[in-house]
Amino acid sequence: MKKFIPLIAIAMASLVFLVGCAPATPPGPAKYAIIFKNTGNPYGEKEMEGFKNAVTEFGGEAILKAPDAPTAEAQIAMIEELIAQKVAAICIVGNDKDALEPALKKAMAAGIKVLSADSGVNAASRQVHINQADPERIGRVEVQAAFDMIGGEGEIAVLSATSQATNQNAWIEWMKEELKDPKYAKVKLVKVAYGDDLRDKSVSEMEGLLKSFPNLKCVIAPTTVGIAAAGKVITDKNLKGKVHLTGLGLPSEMAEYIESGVCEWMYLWNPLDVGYLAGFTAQALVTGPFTGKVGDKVTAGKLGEKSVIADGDGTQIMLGDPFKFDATNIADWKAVY
Ligand code: RAM
Repeated sequence: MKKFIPLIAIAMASLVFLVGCAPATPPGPAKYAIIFKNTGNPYGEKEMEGFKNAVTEFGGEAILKAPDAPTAEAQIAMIEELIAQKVAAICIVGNDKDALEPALKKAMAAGIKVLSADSGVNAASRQVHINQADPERIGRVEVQAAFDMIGGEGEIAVLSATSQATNQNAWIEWMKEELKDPKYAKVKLVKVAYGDDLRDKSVSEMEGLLKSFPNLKCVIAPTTVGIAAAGKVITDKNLKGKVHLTGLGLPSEMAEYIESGVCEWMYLWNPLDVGYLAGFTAQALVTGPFTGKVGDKVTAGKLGEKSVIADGDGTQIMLGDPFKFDATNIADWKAVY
């Protein structure tokens, strides 16, 4: 009997040790959350769907969230909820570059893996960013499109999302860089307007641009919500051919305007793939040894292997190149996303 006592003691001590060290994760499959900018955006729904597809594929539980309004405050409240829920990872599509930092740092301190996708947050607020395409290419290509549409001369305006949106702001900076080329001497950027990725506000901002700048020749809308709203306004006001339109659009929302010629061409990437890549990257962060440092690789299901590269002070994974949609291919894509 005597020799069993130490064994029991060891077993009990091990149990105490194991319980003490057990990660504070709830039972069941690990929870992977994505927070998009706001509700009511079909692009965002596709991005979240892609994220969910990845999480379902590797056997996790997906949590899809988006606030009603595209604000940092609303996203902070959601991050707090997810910390309390002890999720394994949070993927944030940021409404602000810096404002989410304390909340996201709190999540990381609680052992939650944090990444951003689509609209990034600053490098201190996340471990890696999933970038849809090179911001420089996106910005420059849209200005080049406007230039070609207006014959190299005239007033142009930008109809963006919110004034704080990291992704749109980065693209607009590159648009301004492109406009410094002497070839644009006769092109004037008259205004950057903000429709906040809300349909009605984007419509009224577009109407405001037309009113304030009667000689406006082209609107660049680097947001799927903005470009669809602008397409509607140009159509309703019978301005096709007088005011051109390009930017970043969702084929399913823009097909009618591309087919009618209101928007001759536009660009985008596959939002399903952005979310899907983010899902697999979140899993890699959770299971390790991937930490999101330069050179790390993630095997992202059907997308194959993707590598982490530098991104200023932080790191990123690049999905690919922006894709051009026009009358020749829009029919193939409008049912996909
Ligand atoms: C809107 C959102 C999103 C952006 C696209 C192009 O749907 O602002 O973040 O990537 O447009």
